[in-house]
Amino acid sequence: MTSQFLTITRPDDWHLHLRDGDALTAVVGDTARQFARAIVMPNLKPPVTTVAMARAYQTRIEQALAKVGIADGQFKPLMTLYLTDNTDPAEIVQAKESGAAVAVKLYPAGATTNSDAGVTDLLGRCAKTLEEMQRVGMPLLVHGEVTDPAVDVFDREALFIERVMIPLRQAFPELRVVFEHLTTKDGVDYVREASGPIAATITAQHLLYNRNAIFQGGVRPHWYCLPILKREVHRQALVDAATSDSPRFFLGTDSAPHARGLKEHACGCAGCYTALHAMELYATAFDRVGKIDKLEAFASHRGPDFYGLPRNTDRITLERTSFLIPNEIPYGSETLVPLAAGETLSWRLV
Ligand code: OTD
Ligand code: ZN
Ligand code: ZN
Repeated sequence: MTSQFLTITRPDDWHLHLRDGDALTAVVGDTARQFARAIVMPNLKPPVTTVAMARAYQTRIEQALAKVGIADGQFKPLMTLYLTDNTDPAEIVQAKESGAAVAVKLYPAGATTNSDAGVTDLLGRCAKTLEEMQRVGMPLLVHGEVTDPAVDVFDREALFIERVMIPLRQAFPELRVVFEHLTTKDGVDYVREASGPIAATITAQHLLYNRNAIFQGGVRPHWYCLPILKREVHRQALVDAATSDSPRFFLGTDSAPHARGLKEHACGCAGCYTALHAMELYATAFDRVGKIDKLEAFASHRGPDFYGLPRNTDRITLERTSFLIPNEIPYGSETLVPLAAGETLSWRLV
């Protein structure tokens, strides 16, 4: 008989959207119940572009944690800076020395939600800043999609590798790079084989679903995120990577809440809300291929190893039992629909 319980080192989420204000208060507890730390994305309006803004945002997160009864020090937000064409290299040094931000996020302008202030020409406009990041060991977290409207939405990640990632890493071979929310076999092959300090995060939705999920019986807006779900062959490559022994692939939920009304809309927002049941979703994906024993390395070891941070010392337990995902949860004055609402998962956090 297969084991009913899985106890692992407490995991971290290396890619998370926490929002701000009432939305932040509504969602932060879901992450803090499971994870010890999370890399908090800076795509607020306006984006978090300076150390001062990162500090202020961190304070608001800590206040929200207190408000929802998370004990002091139980959860640590790891802050990031939003790279723009005008990021001052001095800001990088200050972030590194103070620890106020642990990474810098690259959004190609217009690639995803709240990315209008993103970079227009990475090597042209940001060379000095990238050089400083390489020098001080500040990781660059990359939304790896080209934004050229002529490029098919399903090809944007593969083309980004050729047009941006390879030239970037040739110019800055020692720069620590995380290819965020990897979605294609092309991305997996690149990250697995590239030389130098590179890793990738993988979401639960990209491990569990292919693009058919967006169109099953009608348009399903809660399965719409960016980068968009891809073909089955890509999903399989991601599952192989996540459950492999490569140190380069680790957990990043990319949980990205939007109020129900903005998802179920004529121009619905991109993003899946997975923070509520993140570890249950990942456990289900790993278990489906008989690799539940690989979950701990993916969720709890490889991320801190890449970031040069200590692994967590406490543990969590998952139980093999059915878990019904709620249809919706409160989100300030609105509601939020978790991914796969109303479906049943085969694992539950104890
Ligand atoms: N993708 N939605 C969001 C961000 C991510 O690209 C991402 O990291 C969001 O709503 O912030 C999404 O679909
Ligand atoms: Zn992104
Ligand atoms: Zn994201």
